[in-house]
Amino acid sequence: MRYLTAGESHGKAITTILEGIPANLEISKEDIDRELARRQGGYGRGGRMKIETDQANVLSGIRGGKTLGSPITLQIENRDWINWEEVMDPFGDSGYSQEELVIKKETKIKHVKPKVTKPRPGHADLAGSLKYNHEDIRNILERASARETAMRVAVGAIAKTFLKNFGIEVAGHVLQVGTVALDKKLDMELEELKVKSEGSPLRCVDEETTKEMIKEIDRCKEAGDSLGGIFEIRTTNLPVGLGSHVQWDRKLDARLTMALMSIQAIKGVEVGLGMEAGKRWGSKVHDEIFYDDKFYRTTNNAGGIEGGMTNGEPIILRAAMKPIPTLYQPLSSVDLETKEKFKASVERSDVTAVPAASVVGEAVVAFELAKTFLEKFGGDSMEEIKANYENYLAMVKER
Ligand code: EPS
Repeated sequence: MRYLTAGESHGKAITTILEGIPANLEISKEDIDRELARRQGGYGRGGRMKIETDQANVLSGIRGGKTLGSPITLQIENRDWINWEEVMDPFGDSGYSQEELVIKKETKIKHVKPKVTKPRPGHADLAGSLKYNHEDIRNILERASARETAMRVAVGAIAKTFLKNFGIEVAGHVLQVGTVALDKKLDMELEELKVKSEGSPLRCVDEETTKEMIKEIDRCKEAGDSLGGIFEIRTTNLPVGLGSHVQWDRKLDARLTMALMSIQAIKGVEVGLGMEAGKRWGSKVHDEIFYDDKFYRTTNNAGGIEGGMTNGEPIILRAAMKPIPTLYQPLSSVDLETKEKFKASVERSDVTAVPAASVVGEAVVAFELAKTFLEKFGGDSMEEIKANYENYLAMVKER
């Protein structure tokens, strides 16, 4: 299973080709669009989300509500594109320098497109412009934008639908926004976690903490600043033995952490106890093994993965998102063209996107799990995979 995304934030659309989804997976348009809507919500988002209502156009690979086994092409239109049509025109003029703009103004040429020459600290702007030898930073920021995550959520929606056929669920929730953290023990089943986080504008399972998070976001917005946070991804019903200990690039924890780390603005990822495991004595880290008709544990410090393989316990992953670097509060930077110092500022941004990032986190984890699942139980149709899966479950049960 593999996919690539293409598309710029203010271009016409974002596109993907997703290959490797088996035939006869039942899927509806709502299954995909519902996930897209979840990503667009969340307290602390900026003006752009009022413009976009993401929907996936299916251009290939699905017929009559079932996958064909052929590549699935998805496209999500950028509604904002109509406001950027000229700037983003593939065959129009590229951006003008300040000097050229003065000449254009004098000759009364309309619709001038200034180059973006002021790199914003924390963005891909400076490194990308130097690396790709672009004078207009727009050529970098358009693709570096987290708008691309819309497509990852659409792909994740298909992966989630696939996993559901085997009773496997993936759910995310927000643990922390800025300094406001959920300080209660999370003692609930995945279903309850899903319902509670879904009911919160911050995707936080606790009402009181949600209120505090909202206050923090309002304070931050007032000050023209931005906020990061931490979200957690949990799973249920995973079989033992996904991933492998035998090779570095088959270790499931490595693959899942890469998937999470690839989300824009993620700076840290933990599995189970994570960093805390480095501080404790071994006896306070490892999950003891018991047996009563089947193997089980009473703790899950490993976060469901041992030796790069699922151990049958729920997977627990956490990811830290840095504050969005597009600040209303200006930070020092240097103009690419003039080399003059300036204070970077913007007109439109989100204050925080941690709730949205938790939905993207679910999607990328679901994709990686579906991929690993197919590597183990692979077949070309859902029927074949189900037979393989049942056979394996029966084999494990006999042990
Ligand atoms: C983003 C900047 C903002 C966000 C955008 C990601 O967009 P704009 O520059 O158009 O205001 O709203 O997020 C999305 C468009 C999205 O769909 O999540 C950025 O620079 O990463």
